[in-house]
Amino acid sequence: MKYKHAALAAGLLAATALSFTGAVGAEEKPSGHPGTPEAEMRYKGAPVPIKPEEAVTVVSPKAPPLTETEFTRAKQIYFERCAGCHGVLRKGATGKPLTPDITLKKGTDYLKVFINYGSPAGMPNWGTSGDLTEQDVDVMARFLQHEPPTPPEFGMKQMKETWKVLVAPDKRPKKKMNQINLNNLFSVTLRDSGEVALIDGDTKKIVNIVKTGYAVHISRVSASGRYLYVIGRDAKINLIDLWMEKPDNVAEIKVGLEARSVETSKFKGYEDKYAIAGSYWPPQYTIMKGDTLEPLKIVATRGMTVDTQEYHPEPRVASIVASMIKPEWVINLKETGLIKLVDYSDIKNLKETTIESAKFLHDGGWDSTKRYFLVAANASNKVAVVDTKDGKLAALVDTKSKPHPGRGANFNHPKFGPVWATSHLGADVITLIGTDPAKHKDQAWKVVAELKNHGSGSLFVKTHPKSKNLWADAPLFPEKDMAESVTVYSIDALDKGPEVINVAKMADLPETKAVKRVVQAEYNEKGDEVWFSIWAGKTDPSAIVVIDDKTRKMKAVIKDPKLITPTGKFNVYNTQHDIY
Ligand code: DHE
Repeated sequence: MKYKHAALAAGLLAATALSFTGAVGAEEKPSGHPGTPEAEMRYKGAPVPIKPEEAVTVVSPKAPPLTETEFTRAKQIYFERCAGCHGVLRKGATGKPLTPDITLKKGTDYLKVFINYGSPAGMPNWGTSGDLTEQDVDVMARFLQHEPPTPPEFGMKQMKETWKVLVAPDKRPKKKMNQINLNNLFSVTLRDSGEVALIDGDTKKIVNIVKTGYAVHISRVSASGRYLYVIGRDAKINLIDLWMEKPDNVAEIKVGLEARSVETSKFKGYEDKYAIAGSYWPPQYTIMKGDTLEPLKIVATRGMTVDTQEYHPEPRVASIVASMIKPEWVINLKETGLIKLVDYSDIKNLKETTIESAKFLHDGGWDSTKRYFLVAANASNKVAVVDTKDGKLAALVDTKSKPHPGRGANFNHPKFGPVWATSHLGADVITLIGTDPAKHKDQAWKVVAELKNHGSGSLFVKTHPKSKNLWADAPLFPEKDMAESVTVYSIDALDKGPEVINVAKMADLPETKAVKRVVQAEYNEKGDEVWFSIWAGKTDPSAIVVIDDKTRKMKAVIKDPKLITPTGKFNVYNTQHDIY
């Protein structure tokens, strides 16, 4: 392995951070913000799909003036480049708050320097990097001293206007009309084309490419396995009926202006009955009819933060999971650090249990018993554990910098019993947390081991109950060879150390300037193949590499000009049953 040391890696981050516009780009250039790799900044600060004209401008008398054209330009820059970290309302998220009570005191000259040169805390050097012109920097410095423009709310009326049932439930097939082994179908996010590719896991052939929302994000599967829900960053949800001869859209809706999460009702008796989506803007979640996406109820998430108990106007809804032991969803609110257990057995008299955890909740998954949900509070360097049976916080576990599990990975540790794993954005380790308070009490909710990952900048870990391997990626590591590689451990011989495999090379794609970031392991239904995406630039050829899990050798490479920026992959059976 090339980098044995976190310190070495950190030095490297400072020296050779990457720059990419939009999704992933290519050229290496010096980082203007030592300590935070630029790839990670771009990852966190992806454009917010709110149009400048949608946000109402508020002119503050004490702030330096801007013309109408300058305001429009500033709003556009802000939503494209700043809102991902500082929040739409500039109240602060992973980036610092930028409200006029703070910015007016700093003044135009100070703000210009800050925007120009960035900061070691992670603010990009927008000016000196050439991303913003001198004029743009000046406009932004003045703009930030005015009240933040507010995008519109998005209530029932707006949702209904976007809601379309393309094929009514009574016009849909009464039984499966195709020959596809649906359990082994994969829904693959084609991030930059706003589509998903449905790929037959047995034949490795594309079954259909379905148009979805902008910068499409994740797919989830209904309890029966029939319906696939896909959400775009523009908060558009597509409902795909997998029973059709050629699986395709049967309904769509927009639940806001920006969103990341969608889930379905999985408890016995409620299979396929409801869908739920969480929005970043407006901060709310929406409960819909499972088979039509008809919006039924919208619940705002605005409220007080867990630590200082201050009002936050924009707590974004991060991950949502459905319990299998109760008619309940676990909903994670990023900026307030609150976890809501929402009982959907009576949505007219909705019961919410509010659990205090830690700020910046993001992604997470179940333990192997599916009683405990583990969620990363990433910028707080913690993992929160919710006991969904008792409806309580079981623990807050301290971890290394910025845990990022995806849904995590569950396996039986030879020494410590059942553990759940997460890798990290900010550290080159894979953290193992004990998850069995009944038989391994001393280890439960403790970090029992930290395995070396080949880099920081990791987003996802994965294993499968039938596999003996634990895989971790590092797509945001600022060194090409590492971003294109994965780490794999033998679960039964963790002490032996990992194998580091360059997966991008297996794809045998033409050399381009773009780094071929290897992202997100996903198993097939049987658990004997693991699939990785090659995430390069929008115009670069791409692929999905299928590895034989036992031999760790390349088994197939799926290439097609239509596979544009593949990222997340969701195997129907594993997603339906929360197997990871
Ligand atoms: Fe994701 C899951 C938010 C950027 C690929 N991402 C999630 C979840 C959230 C989230 C809240 C959990 C959903 C759930 O379980 O209900 N993601 C965000 C962001 O806010 C962020 C940081 C920046 C942004 O502006 O969107 C972001 N995410 C990315 C990417 O750039 C990734 C790597 C590539 C892409 O396709 O956009 C990406 N996110 C994913 C994937 C999952 C995900 C593949 C699901 C993992 C899983 O195994 O379930």
